[in-house]
Amino acid sequence: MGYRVVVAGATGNVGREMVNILADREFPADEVALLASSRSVGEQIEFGDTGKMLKVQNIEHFDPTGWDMALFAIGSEATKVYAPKFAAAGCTVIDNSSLYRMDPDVPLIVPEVNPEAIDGYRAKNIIANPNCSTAQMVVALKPLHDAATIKRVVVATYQSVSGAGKQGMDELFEQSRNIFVGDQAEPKKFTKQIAFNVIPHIDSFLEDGSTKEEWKMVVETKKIMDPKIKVTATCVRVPVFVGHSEAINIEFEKELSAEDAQRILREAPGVMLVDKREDGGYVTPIECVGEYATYISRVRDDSTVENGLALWCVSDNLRKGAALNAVQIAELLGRRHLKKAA
Ligand code: 11C
Repeated sequence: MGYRVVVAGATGNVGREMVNILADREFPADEVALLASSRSVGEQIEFGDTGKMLKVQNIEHFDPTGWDMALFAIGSEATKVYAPKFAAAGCTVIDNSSLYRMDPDVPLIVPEVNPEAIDGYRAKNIIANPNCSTAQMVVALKPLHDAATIKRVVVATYQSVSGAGKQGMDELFEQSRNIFVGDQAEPKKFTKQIAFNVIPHIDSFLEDGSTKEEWKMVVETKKIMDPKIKVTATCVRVPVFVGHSEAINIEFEKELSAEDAQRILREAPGVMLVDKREDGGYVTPIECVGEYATYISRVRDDSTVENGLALWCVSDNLRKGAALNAVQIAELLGRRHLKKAA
C-alpha cells in the first residue's frame, strides 16, 4: 500500500514541478490530489508524462483526513490558514513557504545535509523546506564543513526571475521583447527594469540595510548546518529565467586545499562537480534547468584569508531549491517514519 499525497498550489511554478518530480521519481503514491485556489479549480494537470490527467480541486473545500502528506507551495498567507488544519487532521505538511522555517518546533530540512532533524516533525506535524538560495548552498557547504569546519561564508547570488513566480518570468519576457521593438519596459513585479539589467534587491528591506532574502540565507544556514557558521550575503536578481547561481567564499578552521575540496565534492550527495579549469569547463544556469543536482565549479584557493576557498554553485531553483527538496523530504519522511509503502 502506498501513500495518499496532496500537492497544494499545484498550478504554480513550484507546484507543477512537485507533480512532475513525484511522477519522475515514482514516488509510492496510491492517490495524488491537486489543490489550488478557486481560480484554478477544474484545470487538468498531467501527472508527469504518464498521460494521466488530474483535476485541480478547491483547497477551501478539501478534507485532509486520511491523507498522509501534503506538499504546500501556496505562499505564507494561505499556508497560515491551511497548514494547521491539514496537520491537525494527521496529514503531515511539507511547506515551501517561509512561514515556519525558523519555528523551533518545525524542522527545516535538506535531506543530504540534516536528515536526522526530521525526527522533530511530530511537535507540529509540519516540516519546512528552505529558501532556494539556501538549499543549494548548504548542499555544497556540508561536506566541506564536515572536513574542515566552516567559520565564515561570504556569498553573492545571481537569482533567476522564476524565484519571483510566473509574474517574474512574464516580466522578463515582455520587457525583453518590448525593448527589441522599441516599446516601454515598465517594471511591475520588480522594482527596476530586469531585462538587460541586474537588481541588488530580493524581498523586503530590513532595518540594518540588508534584505529578507539575505537574512534567510544567514539564519537558515545556521539552523540547517551549524549555528556557529557566520554568513554574509548579497542577493541579486539577474535576467535568467531558471537557475540560481552563487559565488561563495568560505573560511575554514582547518586547512583544506582546493584539490582536497574537489575530491570531497566529487563524492558528496546531491553534488555534481564540473570543474575543468578551461574555457567552458564550468556550469551555467541554463545547463542546470530540469536537473536534480547542485553543480559546483571554479573551486580554488582564496589566498586573502587563512584557510580560504572560493567556488561557483548553480542549481535549478524550482527543483533543488523547492520542489525536488520537498519530494526528497517526503521520501525521507516515508523511510524514517511512515514506512507504509513497499
Ligand atoms: C527568490 N528565493 O528567488 C526567492 C524565492 O522564501 O521561499 C523563494 C522565497 C522563499 O525570489
